[in-house]
Amino acid sequence: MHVDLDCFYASVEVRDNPAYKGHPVIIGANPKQGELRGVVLTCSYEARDYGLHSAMPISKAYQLCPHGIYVHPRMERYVEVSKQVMTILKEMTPVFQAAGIDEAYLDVSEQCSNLDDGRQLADEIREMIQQEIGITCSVGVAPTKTLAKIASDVRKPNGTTVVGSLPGEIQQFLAPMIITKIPGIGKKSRQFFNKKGFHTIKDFYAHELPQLAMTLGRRTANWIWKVIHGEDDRPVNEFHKRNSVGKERTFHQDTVDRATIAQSLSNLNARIHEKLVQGDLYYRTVTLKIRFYGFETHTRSHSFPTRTRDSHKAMKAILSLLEEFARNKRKVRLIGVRFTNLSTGTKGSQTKLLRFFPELDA
Ligand code: TTP
Ligand code: MG
Repeated sequence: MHVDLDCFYASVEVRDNPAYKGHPVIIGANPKQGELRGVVLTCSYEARDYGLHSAMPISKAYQLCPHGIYVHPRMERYVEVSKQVMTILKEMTPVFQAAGIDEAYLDVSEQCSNLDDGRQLADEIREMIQQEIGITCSVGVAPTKTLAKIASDVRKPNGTTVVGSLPGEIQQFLAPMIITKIPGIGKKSRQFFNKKGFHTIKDFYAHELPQLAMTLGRRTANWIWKVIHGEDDRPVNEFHKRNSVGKERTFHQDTVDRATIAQSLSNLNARIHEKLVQGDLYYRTVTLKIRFYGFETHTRSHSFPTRTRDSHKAMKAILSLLEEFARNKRKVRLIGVRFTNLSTGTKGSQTKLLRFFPELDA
């Protein structure tokens, strides 16, 4: 997943100043105070209807939209809100990578087994950020980071876009787009590609890799080829070393029924233990995650004195962690179980971890 906040600086200003809502809001210099130099940092979607966009000279913006609300940037505030958003996103998955002040990648393959799950989680994330922070974001769900980033831009503002992983689906999604939609092809390199006859991504699909390499050079051709065929395999958070195994589930309907919750935890526990046995992994710590109606999320951990892989022992620990929430009568929306402080049975250590969970490691 790629999550990108909508017109970020402007959204923060609108949230902090409700009177701005529904108006064109422009972040940058204030031409109404005679400041005619500088550029638009960003602007609200209402301002975009007048043709305004990031990097436009403020003088031109003022001509197009003289009645707009012009606001000086407050960077510290944006950094603060960005941190709050990232804290929420990090809770969704341990494989997380902030990619700038208003965007992040999340590897959610552990919690989502298919695209429907992915869409549901993406919609939940949008709702959660809107409720907790008061601004909107857009989410792309796709088989690679680059495709997810392209996808998050398609239904802005406040939209989810899902791209399937079959070659035909990727091609259908990308082919009509102009080439600058590929992150890395900007205004300057666009001219280079245009001269060689590439305007839309469809033009790239018209060539086999060797042909592309002859026209564009081997490195550029390889890169473009990987992007358009969904083969860009950069992991989310290159520096993440996997040291946990977990699963989560969201209830179709929020529930207070302890038996349902316990049964669900038991299923998760059993499924994770299958994985642990397959990978010959032991753990020392088990963590229960629980989210109540309204996104209030808690985690509780228990560490064993020595490493173990005993699912009964784990289940007992999970249930006693669950007990700590017995007095909370709110409906439960999501539960998760995670094992950390992993080690392998044989002396092989990290190499084995990588072999069993290659999809998540750098
Ligand atoms: P973006 O995510 O590129 O833009 P955005 O969030 O304003 O709008 P969108 O809904 O299209 O995502 O950039 C994030 C923030 O970075 C943006 O709010 C302001 C800042 N920024 C600049 O200061 N100068 C720029 O040229 C751009 C593009 C962004
Ligand atoms: Mg943005």
